[in-house]
Amino acid sequence: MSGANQIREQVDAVVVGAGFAGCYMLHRLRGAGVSVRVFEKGTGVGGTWYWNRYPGARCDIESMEYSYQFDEDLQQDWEWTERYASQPEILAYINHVADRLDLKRDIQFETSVVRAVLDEESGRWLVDTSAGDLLSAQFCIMATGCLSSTNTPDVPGLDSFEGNWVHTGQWPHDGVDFTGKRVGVIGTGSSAIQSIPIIAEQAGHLTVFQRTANYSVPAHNAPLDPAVQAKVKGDYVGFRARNKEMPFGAFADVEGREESALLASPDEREVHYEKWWNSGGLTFLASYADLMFDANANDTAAQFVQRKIRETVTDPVTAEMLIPDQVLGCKRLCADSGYFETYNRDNVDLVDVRKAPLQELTPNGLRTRDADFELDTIVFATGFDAMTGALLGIDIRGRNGLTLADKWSAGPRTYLGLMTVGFPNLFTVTGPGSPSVLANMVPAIEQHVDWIVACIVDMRDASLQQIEATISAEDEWVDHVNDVASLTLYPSCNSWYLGANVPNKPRVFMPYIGFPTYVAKCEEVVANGYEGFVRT
Ligand code: FAD
Ligand code: N01
Repeated sequence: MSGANQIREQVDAVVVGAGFAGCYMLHRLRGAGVSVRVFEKGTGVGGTWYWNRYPGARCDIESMEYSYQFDEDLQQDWEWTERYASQPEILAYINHVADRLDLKRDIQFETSVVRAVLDEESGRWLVDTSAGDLLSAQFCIMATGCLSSTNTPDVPGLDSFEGNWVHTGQWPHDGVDFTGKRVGVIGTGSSAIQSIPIIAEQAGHLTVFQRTANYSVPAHNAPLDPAVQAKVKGDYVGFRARNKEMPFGAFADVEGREESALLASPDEREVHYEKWWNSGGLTFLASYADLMFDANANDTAAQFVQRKIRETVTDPVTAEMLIPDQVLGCKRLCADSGYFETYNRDNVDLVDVRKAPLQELTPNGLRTRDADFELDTIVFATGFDAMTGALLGIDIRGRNGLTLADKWSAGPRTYLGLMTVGFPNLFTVTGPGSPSVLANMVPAIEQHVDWIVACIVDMRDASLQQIEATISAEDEWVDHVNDVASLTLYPSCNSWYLGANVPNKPRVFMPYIGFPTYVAKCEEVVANGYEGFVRT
C-alpha cells in the first residue's frame, strides 16, 4: 500500500517508459532542471523497438523521417542505411541517443510501475513499482506507448500446447529458430505481413490463420541512396518543417498528389496508382486527397490493390481469401516485402478463421471449428490493446479514489490526449485523443514532450502547483475527436483504432485525425493562458 511513511524518494517527476517518448522526456526535463526518475519494464531503452524483434520488423515511415529532430547535430551525425530502417538499426539508434545524452543512469530498468495514487492532501503522486520502490512526485508522466500492451487471444488450451509459442510484440531476444518447423502464424496485420515472408523461407511448413484480409502495398525497401540522405541533411530543418504541415506529419516531399480520385478518368487513375505502387510505401494512401473521405474514391484504390493481389497470387482460391472487404486504409495500411508472393510457395497455406474460428490449442497444435493443425511453433501476430492498454495496466487512482479504469469504462476521455479530468498533474504522451498513431509518431512524441515540459516550467516560474483539465474542455474535445473521425472513412471497420480487436473493449475512435490542426490547437491553448485547464 502507498503511504507517506514508506516513501523512499521525492522527485519532481516520474516518467513511466523508456521508448522514444520516455527517453526524450528525460532529456528535456533534465535540461529544465526538473528532478526525474524513469521506470522501464524492459532491460533496455527502445520501447517498441526493444520488444518487437520478430523477423522483418522495420518502420514504415521512411528512416529520414522516423527519427528525432530536436538535435541538429544528432540528425546530421546519424547515418541510416535503408529506406525503412530495420528493428535492430532503430534499436541501435535509440541506444546511441541514450548513450550520447547519458540517459541510462536515470532509468531504472526491469521495473514496472504498478500503481500511481494521487495524495490529495499534498497534491503529489505516490508511485509504486514492481521492485518495491515508492516515490512521491509532483508530476506523473505516462510514456507507456500506444502499442506496448500485447493482445494474446484467450484461446483455451494455451497451457496445454507442447510446442513453442511467441507473440511478435514480446519476441525472445535470442530469436526463434523456425528451420524445418511446422509453424502457424495467427493474424494478418502489419507484424504478420512483415514476418510471414521470412518465416516462410525458414519453416518446413507455414500455416497462416487469417481472420480479416488486409491491404498491403510494396515497401520497395532498399539501401538508402546517399544522394537522398545528403539532400535531406542539406536542409533537415526545412524538411521537418514541411512535414509538420502534413496531415500525418510526414510525406511532405512526395510529389504528384492529386485532389480527387473521382475527377480523374479510369485510365488516368490507373497510371497514377501504378506510379505510386511502384514508388512503394504508405504514401499510396495519399496519392489522391479524398481516399479516406469518399467511399467511391477509396473504392478505386481498393480495386487497384485487389487486382494486384489477384495478379500476384497464383492459386485463385487463396487469392480470393486474401481480398480485403473493408475500406482501404481503414485498418492501418501495411507495407510489405513479398507478402502476397509468399502464398505462391509450396510450403505455405492460408486458413480462414473468420469462417471457421479458432477453438483451442491442443498439445500438438491448434484446432479450428473445421480442422486440426499439427504445429511445432505458433506465432501470435495478434497485435495490441492499443492506446489504453498500457495505461489501464497500471492501477491509477485520482481524486476521491477514482480509478482511471472506472473513468474510462465507456472509452478514454481526455483533453487533447494530454490530461484527463480527476487526475491532476498526470500527463499522457500521445494519449488517446491526440494524433499519436495517425501521425509519424516520433514528431508527435516530440511535440507532446515539448508541450508538457513547457507547461511544467511555466508552472514552476509562476509558482503554481497543479494543473487539471476542465470537464467542459474535456467533453468538447472528446466530441471534436469523434466529429472529425466521422468525416472520414476510418470508423467504418473493426480496427484497433476503435478498440475492436480486443473483446469487450468500448468501441470509441481513439486517435485525433490531423496533426497540423492539433499542433495549432495546442499552441492556441497556451497562448490563451492554458485555456481549458485550471492551474492553481
Ligand atoms: P513505446 O515505444 O511503446 O515505449 C513504451 C515503453 O513503456 C515500453 O518500453 C514499455 O515497456 C514501457 N512501459 C509500459 N508500461 C509500463 C509500466 N507500467 N512500467 C514500466 N514501463 C512500462 N510508428 C510510426 O510512426 N512509424 C512506424 O514506422 C512505426 N512502426 C512500428 C512498428 C511496430 C512493430 C510497432 C509495434 C509500432 C510501430 N510504430 C510506428 C508505433 C511505435 O509504437 C511508435 O512509433 C513509437 O516507437 C512509440 O514510442 P513510445 O515511447 O511512445 O512507446
Ligand atoms: O497488430 P494488428 P499488428 N483470432 O492489430 C488478428 C504498428 N506496426 O501487431 O483484423 C484470429 O494490426 C487480427 O484480426 P482482425 C502499426 O500501427 C507497424 O500487426 O482483428 N485473429 C489481425 O489480423 C500496426 O497497425 C509495423 O480480424 C486474430 C492481427 O491479428 C500496429 O502496430 C509493423 C485474433 C493483428 O493485427 C499493430 O500491428 C508492425 C483472434 N482472436 C506493427 N485477434 C510497420 O510495418 C487478433 N487477430 C511499421
